[in-house]
Amino acid sequence: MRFSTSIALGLLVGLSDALAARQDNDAPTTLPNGSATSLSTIPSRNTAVAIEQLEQLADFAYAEAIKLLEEGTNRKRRPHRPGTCSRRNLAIRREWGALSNPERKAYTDAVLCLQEKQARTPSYLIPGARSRFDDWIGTHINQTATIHYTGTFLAWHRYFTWQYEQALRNECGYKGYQPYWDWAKTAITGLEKSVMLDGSAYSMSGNGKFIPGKGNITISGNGLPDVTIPSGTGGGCVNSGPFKDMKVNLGPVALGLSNGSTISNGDGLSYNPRCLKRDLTDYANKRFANASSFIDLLKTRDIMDFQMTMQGYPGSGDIGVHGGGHYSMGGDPGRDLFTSPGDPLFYLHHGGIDRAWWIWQSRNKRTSYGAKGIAGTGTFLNQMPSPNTTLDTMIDFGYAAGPPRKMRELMSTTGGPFCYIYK
Ligand SMILES: [Cu+2]
Repeated sequence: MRFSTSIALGLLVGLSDALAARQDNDAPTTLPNGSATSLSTIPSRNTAVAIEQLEQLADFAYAEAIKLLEEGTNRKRRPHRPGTCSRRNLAIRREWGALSNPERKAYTDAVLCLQEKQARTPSYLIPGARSRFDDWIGTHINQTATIHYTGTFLAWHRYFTWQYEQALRNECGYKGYQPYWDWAKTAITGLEKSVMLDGSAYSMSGNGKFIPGKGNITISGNGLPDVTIPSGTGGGCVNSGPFKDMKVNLGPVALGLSNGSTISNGDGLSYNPRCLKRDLTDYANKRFANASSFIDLLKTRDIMDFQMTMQGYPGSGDIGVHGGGHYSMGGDPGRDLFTSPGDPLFYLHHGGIDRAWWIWQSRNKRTSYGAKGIAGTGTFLNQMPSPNTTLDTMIDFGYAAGPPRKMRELMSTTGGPFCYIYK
């Protein structure tokens, strides 16, 4: 999620570096299917064209991944070895709408199961953690300032989402894989009408109860132009679907309110049970995470531009597809950068974020899996200066999940510990 007021006020100092990193990427780009069309000459404001381009790029990434796996197997002339990725053990993550009703229910059942299991984090570290689900939230809260607008952002959230998927499978008997949110789809259908958020028994639950008279949501900091988005069509407790009785135990740390301020409950690590609130906001989805913004993101040429476009260049008025997705959920903890994994929809959103990176990597494969595929330091916009993130930088989730891994192990979804792609 894009930072909200308090973190922005505290951290948005050295913006010039980040803004200077923006590059003009209007050079023609040949579509990966070999067609002569170039992305930049097709008006990507045309939704139908943008959707078609997205499909082409996703198909290309899929075909590339399969090709690489087959080449790898042939070159080594040996059958599949356990623990290495091949077509036989390759997992396919799918969009929520592509799952059957029983598959959707199996997923939400597993999430509810995780919320029933005992936390592993000792209470002296995260006193408010009551469940395995909370282990992930607490880890995200503790590391927020070192995993957003950093060199680790993409890989950290890739590994985080994968570990969560593994917990659903290994600890709660889930047989499927992590589904993802395709923002381009909900930008067309509207959030409440999407199968993901329609509130049915086979959804990720729906909107919060309607609270009238809410003002706009202002995302601001350090005298930069504010980003103002209208509040959504809910605002209260989620009262339908699988998560209608769910309790959010941790946070808030920096929950954005409609008057531009934020509220916190100290460091957010103490026990603070409350209902899950959502304020579904089509505006945020349609404005920042539509098919055209997705295509514009995939057109970026280097990793710095990609990750800054994804999270929004501070001061640009844009919060990127990452912020767009988070602010589409709204509510509590949806509008709290720190506690955002407290809404189970977080993991579908970050499935979408990871898929975007995966597609982008497939188009830039000579550079995107190595050192040139990393940009940034270990701190939020490097405002507290820190060393550059490298392939040897460690990612560590503490008690939530392990082992700690080096960045180099997390760069490919079909290398290191991973063996999955997206359909
Ligand atoms: Cu995050």
